[in-house]
Amino acid sequence: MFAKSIREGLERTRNQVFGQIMTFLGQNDLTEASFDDLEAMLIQADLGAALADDLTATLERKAEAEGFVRALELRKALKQELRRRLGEAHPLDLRARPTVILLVGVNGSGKTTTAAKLARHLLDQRLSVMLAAGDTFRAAAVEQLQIWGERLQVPVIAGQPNADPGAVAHDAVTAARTRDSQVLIVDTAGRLQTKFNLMEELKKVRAVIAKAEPGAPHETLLVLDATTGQNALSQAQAFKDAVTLTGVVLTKLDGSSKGGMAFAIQQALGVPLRYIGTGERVQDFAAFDPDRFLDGLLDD
Ligand SMILES: Nc1nc2c(ncn2[C@@H]2O[C@H](COP(=O)(O)OP(=O)(O)OP(=O)(O)O)[C@@H](O)[C@H]2O)c(=O)[nH]1
Ligand SMILES: [Mg+2]
Repeated sequence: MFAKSIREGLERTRNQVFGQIMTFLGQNDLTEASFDDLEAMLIQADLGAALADDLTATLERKAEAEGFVRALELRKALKQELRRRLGEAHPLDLRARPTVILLVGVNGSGKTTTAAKLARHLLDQRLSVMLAAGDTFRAAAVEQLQIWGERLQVPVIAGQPNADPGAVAHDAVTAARTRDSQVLIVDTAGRLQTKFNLMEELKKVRAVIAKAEPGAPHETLLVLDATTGQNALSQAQAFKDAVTLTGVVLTKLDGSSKGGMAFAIQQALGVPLRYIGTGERVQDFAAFDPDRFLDGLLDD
């Protein structure tokens, strides 16, 4: 089965708020109120108050300097400004062998599914991949990853039920080195960023990996549900403080997300968006491409 295009995957998200913004900036003339309304809509689109304010102020200055009279002129400037703020694509650096990728995030954000999707994405690039079942809390979590491993024909390193996740991560790094795997993807248990002990445990997993393989984890990706809204920022900050994130995977962009999180997260954390998830199937996944993303989010 073919993967959906990014634009297809983002259809529902596009129809939430960004579609309304595009309609709003249609064939009419600009008024003073247009900017306030735009700012309110950008906040609704999950850009966050600070970014919405900054973006609107930038557009107001531009409109004044260039003498915009039509909403369509503002629409074009908005698109340019959104594109500028998305930054450039930041592909993962996969040169280290093994490259260890640690996936972290709150419960249900899509970590295990992302581990499988990422594995497949890397297999498609002809890289050898291994998975580590670092979520040892629930037997079902290990099974979920093992099922993916079988489907993708990728080895899965797992421990006994309730094993120490650090020990599993350690074994997995050793196995990846022994079998000369190019990439090891470590799934972890979901945890609320406010639970001190669980965040400490995550730090420990990271430390064990760092000790087992110099330079690892090479990537620590926060898997973030795009429908979370502004709470996502405090989640992201807490994970960043605990384990030094190198990127974000934004999942469930096919659902009722507003899409603005893609802008807010990069602005607030200075951490690049690496991949997007647009469905439950393993192929509903893509490296983040700012042009295609924006094209999927905005109507022409
Ligand atoms: N629609 C949609 N669903 C997704 C996406 N990614 C994951 N899911 C679904 O979200 C649910 C949770 O996904 P998991 O991968 O199990 O999430 P997790 O972060 O591993 O969850 P825990 O291990 O419980 O913390 C599953 O039903 C997935 O199919 C996505 O991009 N789009
Ligand atoms: Mg999981």
